[in-house]
Amino acid sequence: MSSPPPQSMESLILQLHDIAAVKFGNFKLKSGISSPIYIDLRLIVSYPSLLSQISRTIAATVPFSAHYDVICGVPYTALPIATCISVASNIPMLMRRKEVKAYGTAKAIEGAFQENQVCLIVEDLVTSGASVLETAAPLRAVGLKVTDAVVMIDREQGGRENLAQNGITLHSMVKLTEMVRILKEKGRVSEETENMVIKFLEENRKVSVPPAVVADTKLTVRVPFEERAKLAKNPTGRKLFEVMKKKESNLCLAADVATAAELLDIADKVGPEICMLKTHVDILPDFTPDFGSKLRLIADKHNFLIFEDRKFADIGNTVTMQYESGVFRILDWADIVNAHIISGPAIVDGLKLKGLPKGRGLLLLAEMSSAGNLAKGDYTAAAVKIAEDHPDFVIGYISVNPASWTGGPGNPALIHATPGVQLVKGGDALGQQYNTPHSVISERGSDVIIVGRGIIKAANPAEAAREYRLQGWDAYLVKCK
Ligand code: 5BU
Repeated sequence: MSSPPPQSMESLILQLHDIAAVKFGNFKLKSGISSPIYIDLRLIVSYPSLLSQISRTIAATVPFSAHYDVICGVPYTALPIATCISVASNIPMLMRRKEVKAYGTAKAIEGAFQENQVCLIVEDLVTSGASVLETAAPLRAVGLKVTDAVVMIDREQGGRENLAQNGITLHSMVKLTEMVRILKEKGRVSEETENMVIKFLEENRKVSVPPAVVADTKLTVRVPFEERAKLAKNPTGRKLFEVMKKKESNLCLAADVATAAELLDIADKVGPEICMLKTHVDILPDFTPDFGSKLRLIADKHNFLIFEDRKFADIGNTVTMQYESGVFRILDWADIVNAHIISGPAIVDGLKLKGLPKGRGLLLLAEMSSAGNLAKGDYTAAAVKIAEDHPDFVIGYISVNPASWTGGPGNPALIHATPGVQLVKGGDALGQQYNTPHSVISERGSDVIIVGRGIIKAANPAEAAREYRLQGWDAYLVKCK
């Protein structure tokens, strides 16, 4: 954005205090909690010079390198701020109608724009980030890209993190603690008041986005794979995102065929369509020690990753041996393995000891697709905690309905892969339950569809794989808008 002369932050904050847009005392907030500070920025429309100064300072907060085609204020308080920024920077503005539900028939976004244009959101105050998300959803629903939001005051109560989880970087003119510090330095408030505000913030650090807002936004606001590749801390996790983007494929083949020879044959045929091939190596009667290197050649030829669905479940010391040794020597050839967390977090430490030096990645079983399975609730939450504790090795989850998790699919650096996928909903005679690619990716918030019999039992597996790839990728594109 253009660079107006930055106003003195101190002067702006003192003026806000002068007009009583920032007040100290004991205030009951909408949520019912008592706060020692109250901020009402609606007042600034009555002070045009201050409004103009604030708008220019907010605009200067956005990085110079960034480019925006349009800007949109969060109704209502930020509308005049957005208008001032638009007029001063000559960037067209859009308006979001607050009364219209994001997906209603009436127009939710007013103004002229084109699909794929980049829109900057402007907001006055961010607490949880819910209002920004409520504005981002209809903007994204009409095809605009929303990657950044700029706010006058960040209350530092989880908004930055909640927005980041939804692919939006928050830029703030000033943080609440900084503002209070300035007011104290200038003799406007006592040290005691400052400490009360700090204590209040510490006790109310994490304000979560209301579930209804999450439900409205989370399925349309996933971060694109190329961005997630940059966030991944494990080389295999990063590579998987990159392969998905490059091949436009979020399809994993579950190659549960009768022999190793058949597996290598189908891997070569279906290879161009998949980002990952999943094996159960212990079902192959003709397994030989050179199986891994043969499969690796095919994987390199078609650029897919190899995932051995070993489902490790033992104590840390035992899994190191199961991973590295025995007949199968999984560590030598599988890019990715998975593990149950039933034995506790040390299973990850054990596998990591062997896998990390080779750049391998691990998926944790957070949910399963089979009827009556016990991986739910606290168990799923425990898997998330363990994954977050090992970002260098855990690349994501086997999950079934991450959209239903508290906070949704969560950390964009981690991948969700979902088994139990066929073109029509249903199941088999032994407890497997199937959802469609669209349901898994766009409704349930997963990233990768794992398909076995839907492809291997088809008359033409390569053609069937193509159909699954196209459906899976279409569902992903819908979700990124
Ligand atoms: P299907 O033929 O698409 O039903 O094969 C599903 C594959 O995914 C099969 O290899 C299972 O072992 C694997 N799977 C699963 O179905 N459900 C799960 O929860 C997990 C793995 Br974990």
